[in-house]
Amino acid sequence: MHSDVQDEQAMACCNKDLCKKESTCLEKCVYVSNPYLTTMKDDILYHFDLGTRTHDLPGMFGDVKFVCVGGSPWRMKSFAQYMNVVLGLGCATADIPDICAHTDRYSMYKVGPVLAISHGMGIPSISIMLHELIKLLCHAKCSDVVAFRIGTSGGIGVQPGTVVVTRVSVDPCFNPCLKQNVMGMTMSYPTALNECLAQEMLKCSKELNKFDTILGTTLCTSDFYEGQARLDGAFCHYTAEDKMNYLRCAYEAGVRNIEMESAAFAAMCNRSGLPGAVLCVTLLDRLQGDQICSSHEVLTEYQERPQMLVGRYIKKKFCNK
Ligand code: R2B
Ligand code: URA
Repeated sequence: MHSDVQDEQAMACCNKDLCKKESTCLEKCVYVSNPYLTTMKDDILYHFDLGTRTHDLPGMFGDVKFVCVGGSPWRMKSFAQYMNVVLGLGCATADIPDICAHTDRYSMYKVGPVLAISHGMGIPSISIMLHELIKLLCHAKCSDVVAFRIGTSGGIGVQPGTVVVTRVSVDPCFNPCLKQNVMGMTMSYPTALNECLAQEMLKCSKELNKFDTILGTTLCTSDFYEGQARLDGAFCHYTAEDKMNYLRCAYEAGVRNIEMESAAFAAMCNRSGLPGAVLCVTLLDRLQGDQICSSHEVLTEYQERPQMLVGRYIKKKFCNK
């Protein structure tokens, strides 16, 4: 059984650790809270098509220091290629293969100390990926790893193209927790993100000085249409006035963007002791409409913004080590 106390200790530890001076020599490992894992001869990471018996996980992944996850396989491939250039690693594109090519569930790319993985849409999809990722980092004996989720979102009261760095992810009732049903019992996990890392991301944006980046609360929903109070889904039982009232309440509660995975990401970073940040660009302002009308070129440029911030952070850490 999982222990809330241990999970909370890991979280407090992960939130403190990133604020400590660089001089600390203590390596921080990824925390897995499951006594059954040590009794298993082999651990098959089924959705990655990797395993402890079939693959040399410490050899393949032991040097990973930065993990970046995002919804689309295409975006994560392009992030890996971008990091190859930013860090001057000089890998040929053919040398950055999809490590999970034998499964079509997720895509995974590694360039130097950076691992980029796609997670699909919604909490169930990212949760499965994160269980296997956290075990992978543990089996590979990785230490001092920092995790990022980059993605898209709908803004509330912000200019489209703004990047929102999540301070805390909230559920549709604006509670800062992820509720998960396990064997009929409701478990609740805190969804605050690492404050120091969030501040560092804002600093990276100031240094880049190319687009607006703000710190805000992120609303995490389990649906894109009714779950986000849209009027353009196949079904809609509420009025335009109900929608606007809900979005205004969200704004009042500090919500600046809406997406679909941050709560699971934050909860699992906290449970595993991984310092994590969520950076999502806003594609539209939901106070102005529901449909995403910008051109393909504009949307592609917007989606490069979170990756530029993460790239800058990793470059600073990697080149100053
Ligand atoms: C943002 O965009 C996707 C929905 O279009 C979803 O994965 C999310 O969080
Ligand atoms: N992703 C979401 O989840 N919502 C939006 O409005 C846009 C992107």
